[in-house]
Parts: sequence; C-alpha cells; structure tokens
Amino acid sequence: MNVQARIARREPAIPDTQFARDVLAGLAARPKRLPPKYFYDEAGSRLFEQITELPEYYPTRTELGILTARAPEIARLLPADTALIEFGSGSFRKVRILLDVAPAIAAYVPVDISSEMLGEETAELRRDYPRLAVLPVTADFTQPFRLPPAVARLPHTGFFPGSTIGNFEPHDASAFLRHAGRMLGAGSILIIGIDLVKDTKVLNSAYEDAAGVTAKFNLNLLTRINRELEGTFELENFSHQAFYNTERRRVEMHLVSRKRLSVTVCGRRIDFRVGETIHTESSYKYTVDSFLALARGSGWSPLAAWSDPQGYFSVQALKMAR
Ligand code: SAH
Ligand code: AVI
Repeated sequence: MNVQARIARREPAIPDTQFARDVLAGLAARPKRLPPKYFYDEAGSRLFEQITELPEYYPTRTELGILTARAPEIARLLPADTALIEFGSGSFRKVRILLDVAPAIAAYVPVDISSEMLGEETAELRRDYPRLAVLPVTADFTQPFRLPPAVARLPHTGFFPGSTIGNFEPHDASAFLRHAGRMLGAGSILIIGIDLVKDTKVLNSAYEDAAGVTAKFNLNLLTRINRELEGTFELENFSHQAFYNTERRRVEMHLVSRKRLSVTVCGRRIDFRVGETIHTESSYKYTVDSFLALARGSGWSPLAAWSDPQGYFSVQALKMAR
C-alpha cells in the first residue's frame, strides 16, 4: 500500500527501525515467526543469565567445564598479541577463563546486540583486567560491522561460545562463518562452542524448565513488542512451548495462542487462530561430523576439539586457510 492510501486509511507510519520491519514481516508470515536476536533487551539478557543457572540447562555449565579444563591448550593456539573478538559476549563469563591463562591476548573486542549488558560488563572487566584493552562494539553480528581501528594491526582470533551458532538456520550459520572468516583474516583461529545431539528428554527439559524461566524469556519478546512497537499482546493469552524436532535436529521454541484473538502492532492488526504459534527460536544441535562439514564448507579447517565425558557439548578450534 502506498503512503497516500495509508494516510487515507489513517494507518500510523511504521517506525523506521529494523525491529519494526522484522516483527511486522514475521507476524505476517505463515507460519508466524520472530527472529531470536530480539530476545536480548535488558530484561531478556538478564533472563538468559538466569537460564544459564538452571539445573536443566546443561550447555553453559558443560562448556564452562571444558573451557576451564582446556584453557591452557586453547591459549597455546593463540598468536602473540592477538585481539580476541567475541561474538555475542553476554556476561563475559567465559572469556575470563581464557584471559586468566592467555597473556597473548592484548585486546578484547566483545560484540553484542545488547548495549546495556555490554556497557555494564565492560566496566567490570576493565576494573578486573586493568592492562587489557577492552573495546566493546554494539552491533548485530549478522550484518556487516566495523572492528575498532585500534585492533587493525593485531592478529585476530574469534571466540563464539554458548552454541549461539545453533540459533542460526544452517545456511545462515554457513554465511556467518564465511563472514567471520573474512573479518578475522587469513590464518586466523576461531574457538567455537557447539551443542551436540543428545537424548530428547535432556533437550526438552533444558528448554521447558520446571521453574518457568525459559517461558518468561520467551514471553518477554511480546513485552518488548508491546513497549517498543505499541503492541497490544496480553501475555496470559500465550503459552510457552519447546520441543526437540528429531528430524531437523533442533529445539524449537514457540508462543502458542490460547484462543482466537487479534492484536495490533504499530497500528497493524494481526489475527491468531486457537493454537496458532509464533516460532520464536530454533536451537540446532550438531554432531561433531555435521558441524565439521558445515565449517569446512565455510572455509574453516579443524585444528583441535574438546568435549565433556558425557559428550554433551564440543568446543572446536578452527583455522582459516592462508
Ligand atoms: N556468549 C555468552 C552468551 C550467549 S547468549 C555465553 O556463551 O553464555 C547469546 C548472546 O548473543 C547474547 O548476549 C545476545 O545478546 C547476543 N546476540 C544474539 N544475537 C545477536 C546478534 N544478531 N548480534 C549480536 N549479538 C547477538
Ligand atoms: C543463546 N542460545 C544458544 C540459547 C540456546 O540454548 O539456544 C538461547 C536459549 N533459548 C532458550 N534457552 C536458551
């Protein structure tokens, strides 16, 4: 519809933000979907930190265990005076394990879409590591962004823990790995965490925790839409659903409409049938082989890998061809 037709129908203009465009496009799609990167406003980032402490949510605990046990081996792979670039730095908890054993790290560049979290964690890290250059970048890492000029001459190392790559569709994961390879440069190293395929019950309970924290994290996306896009979602009309899709090897999170209803977002009406869902996140699980096929196809070669005794999670060191 053109602008004049919109004015004639008295439809308010859509805010000129990517969030508004993505939400309206996702809610107009069939099935409805929303990009998971929008979970991480201030409240969502805090809820994610609570998820990492849940007894059912094994990935954070398991990866922390691997990093703690293997940090000296990882440190030996890093070039001298490297700039460590972390994609989706969150609480900075994992990088501290590397910083404690890797004097080769001259600068740390945390990249995150959540500016509030980035600001708070940067201030704390600077206090704790006064000799380290901490150069935060607020950016959406699925889009092109610039690294700070101060690290241009340093060799770059990538750090992408948490299995955040699992939140990409496989073709987007490959595009991301290629883009990261170009940004980090020929011969660079990438340390990346991968959540592995495992028993369905373990996966289901990690995303359907008894305390309902993951449900709050999921529903917070509607609160954010209400606040930032004049949304009229009533949260009690939607329920959290998460399950492992065995065929597609991914945990899917949805928000399910409990009844037939309509809402408006930026003045646009959106209708829901009873039981209709918004697909809010996929969390892909890999085998070591399926991940390495993805990495190789995106220009990276395996250098080393570490896992936990249960084989729940894998930390991979990859190298970009020279
Ligand atoms: N690395 C941390 C946090 C993982 S949670 C850990 O391993 O525990 C995912 C993090 O990635 C969040 O901090 C979130 O804000 C960030 N994130 C998600 N999508 C993003 C995007 N497209 N661009 C930048 N940051 C993103
Ligand atoms: C950040 N990401 C890897 C988490 C995951 O497990 O996919 C996000 C999350 N969603 C629900 N619980 C945690």
